[in-house]
Amino acid sequence: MKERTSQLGLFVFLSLLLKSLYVKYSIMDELNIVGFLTEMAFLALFIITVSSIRNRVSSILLLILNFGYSILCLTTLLYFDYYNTIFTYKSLGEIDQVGEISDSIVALFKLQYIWLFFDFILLCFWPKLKRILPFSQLQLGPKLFGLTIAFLLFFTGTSLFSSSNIINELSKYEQLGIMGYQFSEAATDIQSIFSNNDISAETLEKNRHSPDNGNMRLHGVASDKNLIIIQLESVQNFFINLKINSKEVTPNLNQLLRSSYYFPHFYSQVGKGNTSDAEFITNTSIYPLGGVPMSTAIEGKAVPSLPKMLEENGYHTATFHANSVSFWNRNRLYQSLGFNEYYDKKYFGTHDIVSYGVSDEVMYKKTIEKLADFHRNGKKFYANIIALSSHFPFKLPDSKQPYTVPLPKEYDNSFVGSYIKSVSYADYAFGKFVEDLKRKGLYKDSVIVVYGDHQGLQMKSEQDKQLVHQIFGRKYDSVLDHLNIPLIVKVPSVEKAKKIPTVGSLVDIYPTVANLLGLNISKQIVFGTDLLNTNKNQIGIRFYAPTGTFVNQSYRFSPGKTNDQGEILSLNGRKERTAPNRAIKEEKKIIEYMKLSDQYVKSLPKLK
Ligand code: GP9
Ligand code: MN
Repeated sequence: MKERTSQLGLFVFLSLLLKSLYVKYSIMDELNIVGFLTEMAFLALFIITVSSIRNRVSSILLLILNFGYSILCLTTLLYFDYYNTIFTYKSLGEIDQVGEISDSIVALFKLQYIWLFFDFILLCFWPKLKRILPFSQLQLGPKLFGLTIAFLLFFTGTSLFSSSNIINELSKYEQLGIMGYQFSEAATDIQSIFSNNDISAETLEKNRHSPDNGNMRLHGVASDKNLIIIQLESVQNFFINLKINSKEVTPNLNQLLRSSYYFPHFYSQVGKGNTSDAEFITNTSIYPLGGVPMSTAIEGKAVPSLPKMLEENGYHTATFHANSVSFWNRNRLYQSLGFNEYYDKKYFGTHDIVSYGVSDEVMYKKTIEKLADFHRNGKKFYANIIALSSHFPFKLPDSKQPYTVPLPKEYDNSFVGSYIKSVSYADYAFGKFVEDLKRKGLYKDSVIVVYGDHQGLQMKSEQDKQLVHQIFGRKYDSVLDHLNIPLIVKVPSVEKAKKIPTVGSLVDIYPTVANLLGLNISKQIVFGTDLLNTNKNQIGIRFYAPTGTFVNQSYRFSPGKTNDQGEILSLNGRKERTAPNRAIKEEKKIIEYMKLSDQYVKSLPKLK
């Protein structure tokens, strides 16, 4: 019995090692020898321990381990394809959403991933296979077993310890492998339970990396106006003023731009919670934690927020999204943010579905009915509208095609083409909404803020790569292009278009809007900066880019494999070079700043 399980153990060990190497090579494009040995050590530790059990349970456990690890490999690949970062066990918290996002999973699946399960076919013939496999007598005596386990524990423990301060998630995974990465994440989580979380406004001010200039320019120019914040699904900044075959892709956004402030250097910072993280950041000016959706992280907590601040100033606050409110745990999120009411699938219904809910056209139509009601009742309002139709995998129904920009033949059957069509439709529906706002007399009485929640572009094929090259005319950057979303702020009294070069990100929306509406937020902890009162901003990004990534007025910084390395890419001219020391120092400051934000999240009080 013992020999049999040892042989099976060896088979499982080799097959899992092969899978780990495949995943690592797919993600990192190279293999690093120390990382390879560490990965081997973690696998060996588990497999030798399980193999040593002296009965049938050992074989069953080995098969379960093999299956579980293969699923982990597949999940890691799919997760990386979508999020550009490493999967952690923390994402298991959203497992209940797998059914709803099955379209996205199918779109990410590549046929070659099936081989990760091919060894199970071989295992069906195990009785025959084991006769031809070597090492049928493989046994570890008690001493050798003890020594091996002690050595493996020492080796894996040392690796975990020595990589505990690596900031860049990809480098950490390269050093530790899939399993080691999970242990390292767990250790960080346990550590953070015991850390002190209280932060004061003074500490924040001392660490603030981009204070506003204190001028309070435009303070209160829109006081007493309604606030309409529209979050557009997956809309990147390159759409603005983009023409294909001389046709504008987003004519309605471009039209709004002509009488608005427009921030072309604006970036998304969402973490795991995607759309809902963007909602959270916009309404709180707090950085997302990254690996956990903020709606989960703050569940049951009271968060100082834009809707609460507006309510104190006499506004009625409501949020509108066509999917069910339980998706992303939004019911809890809205409770924590303190919206007076929310409208979800129950209100919008199921007629004319695109993606997870009614089309943007229907959503805007039904939203405006409510806004008109608020207005009729003499209420100043804040409406947070979360559009949805341009959602990955961008399968726009045929019935909506006539409303989209015509594309030349070379876009046929491409991912890029579908993405452009979806955004073009979202723009069409948005245009109708603006017309309705004007018709109902709400346009001139409202500050209108429009931005994209996060990136949407993916290059799935050579055809996609060529199309992207055609659109950009230069190398596409994973931060400066990919995470670049538009921010447009329309203020009723301002008719002249203004393109503002200040760098900004989602955390900056709340302080910027507060200034325009004349709200006093000096007593609130906000991590962003009023973009109309600074011209020197810098923003930290994590999750879709490794922690440590930041953008300032001159360049984008990307962390290297060790904590004192990195590279920068200039905003103008797109020149790449090794990061100077001052950029590394800035990186450390920004990481500390984001940690303050994380501490603040943990210190938030319970909901009453
Ligand atoms: C569904 C929508 C999903 O309600 O929020 O968008 P995502 O978070 O996947 O971008
Ligand atoms: Mn989204």
